Amino acid sequence: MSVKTRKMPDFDLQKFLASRARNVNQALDSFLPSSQTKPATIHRAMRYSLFAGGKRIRPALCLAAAAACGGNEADAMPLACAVECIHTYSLIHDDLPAMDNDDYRRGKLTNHKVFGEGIAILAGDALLTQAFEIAAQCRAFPRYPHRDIILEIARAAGSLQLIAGQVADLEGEGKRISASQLKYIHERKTSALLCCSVRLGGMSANCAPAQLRALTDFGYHVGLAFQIIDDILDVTQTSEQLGKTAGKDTAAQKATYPAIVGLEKSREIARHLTRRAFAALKIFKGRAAALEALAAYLLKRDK
Ligand code: GRG
Repeated sequence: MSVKTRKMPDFDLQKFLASRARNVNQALDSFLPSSQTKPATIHRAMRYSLFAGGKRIRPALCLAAAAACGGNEADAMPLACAVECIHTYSLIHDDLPAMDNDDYRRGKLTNHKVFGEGIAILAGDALLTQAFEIAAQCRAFPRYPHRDIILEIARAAGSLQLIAGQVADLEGEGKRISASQLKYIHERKTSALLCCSVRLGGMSANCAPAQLRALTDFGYHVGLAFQIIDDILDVTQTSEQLGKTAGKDTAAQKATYPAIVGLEKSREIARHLTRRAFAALKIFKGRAAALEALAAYLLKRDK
């Protein structure tokens, strides 16, 4: 069945996203030092980007994966917060002049524009470290001890995944790269953290190995589709709509799916990847309505 004609279960995704974003914001607020805690500048800078209005997709995926595995969202919450801290750190660093050099993110001035480059680098570093501090506070899951949880996050954020993607992205600027090199970048720069988010949700629910494999398959495909849609939005939406500078990829001569295969083929690939993600959810026998709705939304999103 095509993604367009697929009948979605009766699931109120907007309500789910809004309520989970509220819960995640509350939890993040309680995990982070207050903005008055000395040295106040760094805590203000961390909070500035963390609470700048991100969509909280990765935490939502983490919590939805926990629910699909019959778990309790409260057990997944520290892990949902940890991935959001890592995601926000990566955006702060990505926006720096030495990287993508952007002035706007999440509809606001970027961290370095407000706090200066030095503090922005440190705010990113502190959020990365904060992620591990938060994750280490999760309760012990019988099948997945703290060691597994920390390894999971470290691997997704490390030099073989998130950082590797960013390195290849930087080195690919202005060069002709192939579709398979572009897939390498997307797998690491974007898919790795989305995949890690759903895997952590499953682990917090003490999921069975087959469920973890299904979540990995789901997260991988949703992650690739997510980045293709991001590339499409970069050329089809305005900066106001995106909350960040539109058209940056073309200006920086970045390789993207629309640049390599065109817009329509890119949309087709994103739909195909989303179908693969849906297929991975079969094992959950109807208990993955939130994950399914999230994958459908990520394909159709306009910001
Ligand atoms: C270590 C110096 C140093 C830098 C690391 C790894 C890295 C910098 C950057 C990669 C981050 C990046 C821009 C990945 C692309 C993923 C992506 C499309 C992010 C946007 O995600 P959304 O749409 O954003 O979920 P919001 O703002 O809603 O959270």
